[in-house]
Amino acid sequence: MSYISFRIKLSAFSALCAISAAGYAQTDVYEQWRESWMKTYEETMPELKVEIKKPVAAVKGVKDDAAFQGWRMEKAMSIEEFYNAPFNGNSGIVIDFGEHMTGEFTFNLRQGWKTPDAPIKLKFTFGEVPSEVCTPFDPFPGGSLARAWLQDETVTVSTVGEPVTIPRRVAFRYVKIELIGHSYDFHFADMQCAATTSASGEPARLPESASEIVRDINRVSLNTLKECMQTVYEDGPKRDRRLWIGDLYLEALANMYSFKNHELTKHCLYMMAALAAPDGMLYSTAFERPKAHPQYETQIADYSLLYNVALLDYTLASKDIETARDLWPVVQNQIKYAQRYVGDDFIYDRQRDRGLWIFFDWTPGLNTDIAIQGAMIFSLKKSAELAKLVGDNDSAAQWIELAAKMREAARQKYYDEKEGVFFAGPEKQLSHISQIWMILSDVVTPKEGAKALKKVLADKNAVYPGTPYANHYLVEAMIKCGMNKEAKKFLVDYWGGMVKKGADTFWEVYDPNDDFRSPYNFFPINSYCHAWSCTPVYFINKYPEIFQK
Ligand code: RAM
Repeated sequence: MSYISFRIKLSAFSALCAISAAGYAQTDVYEQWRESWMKTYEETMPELKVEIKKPVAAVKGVKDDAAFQGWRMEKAMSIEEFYNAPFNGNSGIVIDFGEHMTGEFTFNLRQGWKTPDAPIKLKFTFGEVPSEVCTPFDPFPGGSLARAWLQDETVTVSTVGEPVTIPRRVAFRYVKIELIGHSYDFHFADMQCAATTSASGEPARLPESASEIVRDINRVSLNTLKECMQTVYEDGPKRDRRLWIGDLYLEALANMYSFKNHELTKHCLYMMAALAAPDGMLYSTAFERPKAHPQYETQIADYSLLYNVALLDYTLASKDIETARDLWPVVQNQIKYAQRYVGDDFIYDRQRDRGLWIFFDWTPGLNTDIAIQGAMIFSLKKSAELAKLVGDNDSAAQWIELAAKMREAARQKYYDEKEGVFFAGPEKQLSHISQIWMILSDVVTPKEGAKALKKVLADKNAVYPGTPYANHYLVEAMIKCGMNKEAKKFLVDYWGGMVKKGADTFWEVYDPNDDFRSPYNFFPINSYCHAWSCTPVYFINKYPEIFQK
C-alpha cells in the first residue's frame, strides 16, 4: 500500500486517536507513567554544539551523464573573487561549503558604487547534492510529499549591511543564489552556516589494515550519523527532520560503535514512550516542536516491534537496566498488540485487526507477509532476552514459546524446501526481504539461510531492496549465515558505490541501477543525508575481522 493511500485509510482512525489522546473514548494504559516518561525525555534533552562554517568556493553545475543524477560541480571562482565581484553579474551561481552541514544560514550584503535605493530580493536554493540545485522544482510533479520540503527560500533584504538569517534550518553543501530584484550594484560580504549536531566524542580510528574504500565508507557513515544527531535522532536533517522508530533503531546501533552518546538513545526511547497511543501501541514518528507530539496517523507494525529490540540493545550497551525496567510496559504492549494479528495457526495476518502500515522498504509491490512474521519472531526473542534482564521470567517463557510456534508455522506455510527459499503470497513473490527476515528470526539455519540468500541474489527477477534501510538487514543476514566475504563485498559495492558517485553523506534511497529512483515521484525531494543509511560504521566496527582486513 502506498504511503498516501495508507494515510487516507487511517484518517478515521486518527480522528479516534485524537479523541483518545484527549481521554474521552478510551482509558490510557500508560496513565501512571506518562508524566514521568515525559519528564525524563525533557531532562535528557541533549545540548547542540554549534560550529561556524564558511564557504570554500563558488562553483557552477555542469551537465554530465557520467555524474550522479547527471550533474557535477566545477569551480567557477574563489570565494574572495566572488565577494569582490558585484553579485548582479553572478546570478545563478552556486556556493560550495565543501561538506554537508545542518544549521542556520546567514549572509550579509554590501553596497556597490551607488547608494541602494530599493530592497534586494534573492532566491536561495539549498542542496545536499549537485542535482538538487540544478533541477527546476517547478512545475512540481506531485507525489506523496509536500513541495515545501524542497529547500528554496526567497528573501527580501531591506537594509544592505545588516546580516540576514534564513528562518528555516537548512541541510546542505551547495547553495544556489539567484537575483530576483535590485536597484544598483551590490556584493555579498559574508556567508556562514551555524552548523549544529549533538554528536560528541571521538569515534575510534580504523587500523592501517582497513582498505581505503572501507575507510571512506566509515567516514561518510560517521558524517551521516553526526548530521542526523540533533536534539533527537532525526531521520534526515533535510527531510523528514523528526524521529522515526526504524531510523532510531539503526542510528542507535551506529552510535554504539562510534560516538557512544547513549543518552540520546535514551532521550528518544522516552520520547516515543511518553507519546504512545492510549491503547499501548507506539506511534512510529514524533515531532519535538512546538511541544513533543506524535504523528497520530502513523503506526507501523514493524517499527513498533523494533522498539523493543532498540531498548534491549540500548540496555546492553549502556548497562542502564533502570530505563528498561521503567519502559517495560511499552515492551509488553508492543508484543500484546502484535499478538492481535496472530491467529490459531500462528501466522501473522494483517487482516485480523485494524489496518497497520507494514513497511520494511520502499520497493513498490513488495509483499511483506513473510517479513512481518519474521520481524515478530525476531522481536519476541529479543524481548524475551530483555524480559530476563528485568526479571520478568513469565513473559520471557511465553514469548519464547510463541516465537517457536510462529517459527514452525512460517516454515510450513512459506518455506519451499525443494527450492530452498521463501515465497510470499499467491503470486509466489520471491524477494530479498522475505529471506532476510526468515534468517534474522532463525526460522532457517545459517546453512539454509545462505542457500536462500544466494539464490535470491542470483535471481534477476527477484524483488530487491531499494533503500539502504533494507540493505542494512541484508548485510546483517549475510553475516548471520556466515557469508562474510559476500557481506563485505556487498557493503563495499553498495555504500562504496555512493562514495564513488560523490556522496558526502549517505542517501535515503540508492539503487545502483537507477540514480533517479524516488518513492516520492521526484528525486530532488529524497533525503541525501539519511539516518538509516549510516550503518556501515556499525558493521565495520562491530566486525573488524570481516571489514577491517
Ligand atoms: C520515510 C522516511 C523515514 C522512514 C519512513 C518510513 O518517510 O524516510 O526515514 O522511517 O519513510
